[in-house]
Amino acid sequence: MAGEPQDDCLFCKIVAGQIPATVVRETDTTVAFRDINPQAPTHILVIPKVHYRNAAELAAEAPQAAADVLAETQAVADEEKLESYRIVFNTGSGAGQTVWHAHAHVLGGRGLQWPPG
Ligand code: IU
Repeated sequence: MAGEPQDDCLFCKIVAGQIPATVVRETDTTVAFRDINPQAPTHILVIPKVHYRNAAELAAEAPQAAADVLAETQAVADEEKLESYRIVFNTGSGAGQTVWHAHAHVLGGRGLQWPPG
């Protein structure tokens, strides 16, 4: 059920501490950790502790958790001293989503092209 930990969800396992991750920040409702396949010098994922399959479902079903994720992207950018950065929510396989637990990518530390690929 949405909002409940999913046995087959890698990010739920990271939240539960069952899979290691390089955690940089944690709040009551969110965890931020370094992406294992970084696409920029800073590449950190911010996830809600609750399980929703994408950002749209999170915003609709748990708006406070969605707001918390967004606030944490800012906190991460501040901690990493990023002047310019990009926040990305890949939503759907056609947009490159591969992990079905809502997450924000915080990317920075290099010039970023627009439009993205
Ligand atoms: P996506 O937006 O669903 O494509 O992002 C998933 C990200 O999760 C992707 O950048 C992966 O490198 C990252 N990731 C990770 O950090 N740790 C893992 O164990 C796995 C994926 I699997």
